[in-house]
Amino acid sequence: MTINLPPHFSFADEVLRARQRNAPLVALESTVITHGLPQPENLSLARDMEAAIRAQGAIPATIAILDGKIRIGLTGPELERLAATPDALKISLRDFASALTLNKPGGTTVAGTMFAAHQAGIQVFATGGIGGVHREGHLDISTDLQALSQIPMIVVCAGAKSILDLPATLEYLETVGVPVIGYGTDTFPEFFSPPGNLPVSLRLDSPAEIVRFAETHWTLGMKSAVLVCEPVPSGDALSVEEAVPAEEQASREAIERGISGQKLTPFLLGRVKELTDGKSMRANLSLLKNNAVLAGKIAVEMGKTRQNLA
Ligand code: PSU
Ligand code: MN
Repeated sequence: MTINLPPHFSFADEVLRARQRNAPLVALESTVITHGLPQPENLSLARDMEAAIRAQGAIPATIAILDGKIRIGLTGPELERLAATPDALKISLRDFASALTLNKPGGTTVAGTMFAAHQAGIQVFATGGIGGVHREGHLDISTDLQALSQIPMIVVCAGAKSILDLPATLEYLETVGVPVIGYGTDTFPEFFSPPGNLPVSLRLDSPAEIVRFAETHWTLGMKSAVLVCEPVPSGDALSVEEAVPAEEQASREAIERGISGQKLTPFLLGRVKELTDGKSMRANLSLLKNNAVLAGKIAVEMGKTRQNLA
């Protein structure tokens, strides 16, 4: 089977072969590698997520801009190189052409990864937390929400960080028609904290139900993503007492120091990590791996369902 990609994209060999034989694939973002985590945790996490997906019987495709191409899948040495690039750009929807024009490497955000993965025919994607509506005074709404409303994929995450305005983020997702599925939970997971009391649109408890839901959603003609939100493993969660003061302090400091735009999310994450003595990062690593496992299961399940339909 010939798989065509638009100009500027290129497949890793393994991912191309997987596409050709219709094997289950899971896309992974790379902003978490270039901007979200420090070295060396960024590289070990990227490898652990890939391994978690393989263990479920699916093939990982980490997406990034490297060597002048939008890469769908990275080899081991390429992943190492990306993780060691200090000046990689953060690539959301409007930044692809900038990175290609300037010939700079970049880590793709949730929005950027969804865009590229969809172009490459990948339907399942694992990440940590999505961007959302920020709490600070001025308007700052992540492009992730826009991408979720327009790109039909299953996105597995741990909800969103409570450094964001979560009620506003959920209202926005409702407005633009994105189903928010709680995986084994009736309330919205809050990233490194346990789920709070904000409702999801539906609770589902198995990968098979998630695949059935997504196939139904898209068969109806819906174009939006299906956002699957899985709570952080409870042993690794940050208590509300630990998380909230750190998040509030980080938000105050961001305002005082005039930090905004693309730099805001990495700043808030970095400060919360310092203020919680690294505990937030351990929770972050745990939930990322956990999401990779679930995405692998969903991709494998989707492959079975497709074969039964064919
Ligand atoms: N959450 C994390 N680590 C991250 C991000 C979110 O724990 O690195 C990244 C994701 O790539 C997400 C992006 O898509 O931050 C959102 O950035 P912004 O708010 O600038 O859209
Ligand atoms: Mn923003």
